[in-house]
Formats: sequence, C-alpha cells, structure tokens
Amino acid sequence: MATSTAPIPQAELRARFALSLAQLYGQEVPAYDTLVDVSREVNTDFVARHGADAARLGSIERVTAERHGAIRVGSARELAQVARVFGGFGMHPVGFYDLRDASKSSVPVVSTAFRPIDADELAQNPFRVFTSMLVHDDRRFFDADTQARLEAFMAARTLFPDELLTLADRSIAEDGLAADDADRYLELATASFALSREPVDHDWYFHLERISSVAADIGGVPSTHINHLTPRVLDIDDLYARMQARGIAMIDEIQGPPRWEGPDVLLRQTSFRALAEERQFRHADGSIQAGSLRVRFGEVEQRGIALTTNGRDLYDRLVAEQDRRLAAAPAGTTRVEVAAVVWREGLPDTELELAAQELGFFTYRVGDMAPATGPEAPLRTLLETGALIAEPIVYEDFLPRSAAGIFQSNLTDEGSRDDEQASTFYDLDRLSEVIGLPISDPTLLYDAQASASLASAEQALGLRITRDA
Ligand code: OOG
Ligand code: NI
Repeated sequence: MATSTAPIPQAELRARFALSLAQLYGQEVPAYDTLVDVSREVNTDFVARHGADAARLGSIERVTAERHGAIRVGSARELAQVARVFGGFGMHPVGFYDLRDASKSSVPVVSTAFRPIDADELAQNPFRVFTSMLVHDDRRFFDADTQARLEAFMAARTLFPDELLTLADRSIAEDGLAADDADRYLELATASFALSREPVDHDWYFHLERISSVAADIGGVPSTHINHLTPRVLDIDDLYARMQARGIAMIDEIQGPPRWEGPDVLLRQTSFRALAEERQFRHADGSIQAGSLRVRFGEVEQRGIALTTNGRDLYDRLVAEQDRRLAAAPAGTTRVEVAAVVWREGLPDTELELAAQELGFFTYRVGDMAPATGPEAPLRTLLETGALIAEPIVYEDFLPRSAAGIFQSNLTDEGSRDDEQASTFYDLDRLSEVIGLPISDPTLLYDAQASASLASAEQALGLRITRDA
C-alpha cells in the first residue's frame, strides 16, 4: 500500500509553530488570551464599520491569525542555533536593530527578526520573531568579572537540544519534514521556549538586574522563553481603550506614528504592563524560596505601509520635529497630540501621493482605464487616470525606537551604564557573521517587490513608466 511521503512544507510547519507557541503562552500568561479575545472583537467591529476597505492592508483572516513573538538569547552560539530552529520554519533573518543606542536606559542587546521573505510565504503565514542577543562583552554595561561569569553561565546551558537542531537542519535541506518528524520538531521547538520551572540563582539574577533587567532575564535564568506574542489589530486606539476599560494597566501611550486621517505607515504598537509571575529562587544559604518576577508583557500592533528610503528619512525627520516641539510645549502636552499636528504638516494624506512621490512601497496592477499612449508616461499620471492601481506593501518589520520604548516601559528601573567605556561594535554584517547567514536589508526586499511589479506593469501597458524624482 502506498503511503504519502510528501513532506509537510515549511509554511505549514510555521503556521503550526505559531499556534503551538500561542497555546503555550496562553497557558503561561492568561492575560494573553484576553488580549487575543479583545483583538478579535476590535477586528470584527472594524470590518463591520469599514466593509471591503478593511482588507486594504491584508485579509481579515491573515490579520486575525497574525502574530509576532519576541525572544532573547545570551550568546553568539545560541543565536546561531536559534537561527537554525527558525530556518526550518522558513523564517530568515531580516533587519538589524541596535537597542543599546536606541534607549537611554540599559538595554544591552542587538536584534534581528526571523520571518518569511517571499510574498507568497508571507501570505501563507507571516509569523515572525523579534530576536535579541545579549552583548555580554559591552563594557558600558558589564565589567570584566560579570562578562566572564555570563560567558561561563551561557556555556553551561543548552537551550536547543541536538535532536531539535538536527530536525531543523533536515527541514531546511528538504524544505519541510515528514509527518512524524514534523510533530517531533514542533514539540521540541515549542518546549525550548517554555518558561523554565528550575529555581533561579537569586544573587546572580539580582546582580544582573541591577545592571539591566533585560540582562537578568537573559543571563540570569537557565533557559530562554517567549517574552511576548503580539496579535495584530486594525484599530489599535480602539484596542487600547477596550483593554483599559477591562481594568488592564497599559503603558502610557501607543508607540510609533500617531492616529491621523491619512494612510497608516510602518508600525504602531502598545503593550500592557508586565505581570508578576511566580518563580522559585535558590538563595546563597541553599534554601529555595518562592518569589516573583515581572518580565513578560502583552503587546499588540497595527501595521501600515512600508516606506521607501526617502519615506523613512521623512519619517525620521517628522519624529525629530515632534520631539523638538514636545520639548517646547506646555506641561501636560502628550507626544501623540504633537505628532498628529506634525504628521498633517509633513506627510501626504493619500495613498496615491505616497506612491507618486515614492515615499511608500506599493505593487502596481493595470486598471480598467485605457493607458496613456506613447513610449513613456509618468507614474503619477497613470495613477491619477486609473491606468495603474497601487496596492500597499505592508511593513513586515520593526522600529528600533518603538522596540526600545517597549523594552523600556516594562523595566522596573533604568539599570546602570557607563558611556565612558568602549562599546562592542555591531552592524548588520557583523551580526550576519554571528548567525552564519546573511541578514536581509528589509528596504531592499520591499524595493525588489515594488520594482518587479512596476516592470510587469510596463510590459502589460507597453510603455516606460517615468518617475517624479
Ligand atoms: C523585544 C522588544 C521589541 C517589538 O515589537 O518592537 C519588540 C523584547 O522585549 O524582547 O518586540
Ligand atoms: Ni514585540
């Protein structure tokens, strides 16, 4: 009798992985399930209010199923290993974020995000994980003795068992796994992100915590764990209000672009405050006592249109302008109030303008209207006449300042850092070497998608499309 030997493709493994982590995390942090319920309500109501327009930035099924996770590892070896674990799920490193410099307080990590890259893989399941690595040799944070102890601690622990790494490598090589292997891979991968029940060394944990709570969460405990899982909503202001109405303490504000009447760009995020979770501590006298830690929180996000390099430069200038005005504003003025004004002055308020000025990334399809004739036509004219229709490309990545804001707003204190000391250098290339795989530049990925679609539009219309710039 013939049995099916077709492997389960990576996209399906990834969808199952996202679900199985959500199940685990919901058991560990019940408030997460509340967040997911409220997110569903928000999305359902948004669709009821906006009809077909609601799907402008992704089908309601995709948006409602969509999650990102965040995890933290302690060394180059652990980062290279987790890259293999994610690789088997078709999740590849994209983008470099240096949170050491993006925050005033002590966040001694550099990060990337593992996610699918191809448009059809993203459409099947876009699960992504923001992954941070402790920079244990950065002297601004760690003295030589603490560095040596961190290295010894990390060298002694195993986050990812050999069997898991072997299955991951097989999935990478064979683009998926047979059913039995798939089950085992999912079980081991999920288990490696569960909160450890092992007692935490009290003095070591709090030695690190005085330097940085993030460092303690990474280097003070015997394994890694999901820090948060983030559902995507279509209206984050609505979500924020509903969570507060349920009595859940949210951080002070929504990070990223403000609410306004123009197109949503990049990423808006907020979170509820980390909840106390019970842990066992081993004390210096050998006794084991219960205590609690607040490190895991619930985050939610709303995604907008990806910005081109010019669009991102404009965004960064608007943020700087917002900061300047906020500093000069009367006490009690919020960042969000100032930002909405700055946005109205600085950012085009239609998708068509974002496309025509090449500030946002779009794909283009041929519309019903007869195209202009001639050897060439401006993109703007084709869009204005309806010969070309622009569809937004959704931002699939993260924002360093928001990431730092999310880390920071959940720290119990600032920690300590000495900026007189030399830092350890990291950039995208250096972190690629650590991972052993090239990290993609997100802007180049969006640009390739947009350019390919413009090239096929030129073919279909039989003319050359010229640009404003
Ligand atoms: C990661 C914080 C950044 C985001 O969505 O920007 C992040 C962490 O807390 O480990 O998840
Ligand atoms: Ni996050």
